[in-house]
Amino acid sequence: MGKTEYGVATRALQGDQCGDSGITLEQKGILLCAVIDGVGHGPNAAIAAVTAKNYIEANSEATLTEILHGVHEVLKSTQGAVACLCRIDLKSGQLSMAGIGNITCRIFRGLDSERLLSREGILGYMASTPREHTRKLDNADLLLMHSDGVREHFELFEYPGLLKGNAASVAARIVDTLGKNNDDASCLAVRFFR
Ligand SMILES: [Mn+2]
Repeated sequence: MGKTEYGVATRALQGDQCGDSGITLEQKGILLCAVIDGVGHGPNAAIAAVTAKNYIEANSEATLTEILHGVHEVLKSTQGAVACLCRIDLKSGQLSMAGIGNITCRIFRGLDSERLLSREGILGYMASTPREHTRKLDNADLLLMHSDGVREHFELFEYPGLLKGNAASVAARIVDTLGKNNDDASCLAVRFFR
């Protein structure tokens, strides 16, 4: 088993109630990760994000599609959220990903990057059928997931060192450097080592 590392950073727009939330749950050699963005920001967004987080943690062994369907049901009493899930087999590097709504998910390999697309919708309101993507991670690949409170379009040459260092510091730096000043912000980073 490699020494895969991971970390999450969140930053509330105002006060201490953040409508964004992240999950990193490692069990039996499997890492389940999620980034959740409650619609809007503030206390009601935080309620939606926490409701989704609790559901995901309690159903962590279901398929990603099943989890997203379940989150959609439990969020119907809230103002809704978008969420992206990834599951990584820490031994083989096998990755599966599925999301609903605008959470960005990218895999960086050296100077290349690939974006894995979520389907449209808002969980708890109107969600399309999730689609699962699968990839095989290579040694030192970096997986990034972030909410729309983080600037999506950036060129790595503009930010030397942005993706350097351990995964937790990368997540924190991205929220600091690319976080917008009109929304909650969150970033989850995983660096895979075999
Ligand atoms: Mn947002």
